[in-house]
Amino acid sequence: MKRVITYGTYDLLHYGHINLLQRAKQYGDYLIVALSTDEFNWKEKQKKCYFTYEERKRLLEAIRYVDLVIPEESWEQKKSDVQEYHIDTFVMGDDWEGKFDFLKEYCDVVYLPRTPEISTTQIKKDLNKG
Ligand code: C2G
Repeated sequence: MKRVITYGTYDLLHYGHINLLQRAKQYGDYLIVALSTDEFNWKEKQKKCYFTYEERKRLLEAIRYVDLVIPEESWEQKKSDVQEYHIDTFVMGDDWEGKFDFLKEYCDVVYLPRTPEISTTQIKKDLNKG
């Protein structure tokens, strides 16, 4: 069984996220999403999520490509996650290009093109315009 992992906030779930998850799943049979907790998002990314971790987890678990959702609580957990979950391929959008190449020692590392024209930040801006 080929196992894939990806990380993210996945707030205000949109088709850019779905495109990423769909393509990530094509690298294996089992896709794990390490979902940023509310604390991690605020402390490390200064992101205040609209949906709580539990709500975002529930949404991700409803997606056919996703097999397991685990918490992302620190920047440092990736290496141990890859080892603990016997990951074959680590996948991220290419806004992170090169940032996780240190994982190449443990698994394949793939950066996929982001879906253009859509982001949680843009959704919030558009909604604020009213
Ligand atoms: N994404 C994408 N296209 C978009 C928006 C997002 O492909 N238009 C991808 C991102 O590249 C990422 C995933 O969807 O791979 C989740 O995006 P975010 O929730 O914004 O993730 P981020 O806050 O970048 O967190 O340790 C890594 C971090 O947790 C990544």
